Amino acid sequence: MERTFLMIKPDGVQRGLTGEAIARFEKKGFKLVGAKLMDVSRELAETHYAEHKERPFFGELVDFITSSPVFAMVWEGNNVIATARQMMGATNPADALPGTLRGDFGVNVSMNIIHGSDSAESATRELALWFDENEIVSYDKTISKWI
Ligand code: DAT
Ligand code: MG
Repeated sequence: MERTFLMIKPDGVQRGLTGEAIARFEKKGFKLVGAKLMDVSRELAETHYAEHKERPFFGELVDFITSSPVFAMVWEGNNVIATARQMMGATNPADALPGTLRGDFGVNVSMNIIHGSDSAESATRELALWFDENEIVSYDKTISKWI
């Protein structure tokens, strides 16, 4: 079963949007298999966003992610990587459609509420970076046959 790494960023946690985001993924039919509220070290933030190292906003991005706790999650489900990205909306909330998390709640690209892995390769890399294998829970939901 496919897994993705989703993270409520500091702005989302501060604004009380963690439950709203979780509710949307739950109601969609995806399964939460790991979650933790955590402070992010500079090293972890820099490794996570390494692909953007040369971008002018990199320093600001690392400052932001380390500024206040994030809520890190592992979600499981059919096509969850791409579908979660759709449910998040475009990177810049100004371009994100209503009905998406960024479209409904975001204003600025630097504080866009949520991160989600953008591919199977990213999901594998990010899950290994953020979660130990023993922090991911394996369980059945009796409702799964209806989804
Ligand atoms: P996404 O988070 O949709 O995968 P990304 O990987 O291109 O987007 O960028 C990572 C984060 O960096 C993004 O969520 C917010 C920040 N960011 C991207 N472009 C930016 C810009 N032009 N100015 C400031 N921050 C930016
Ligand atoms: Mg990205």
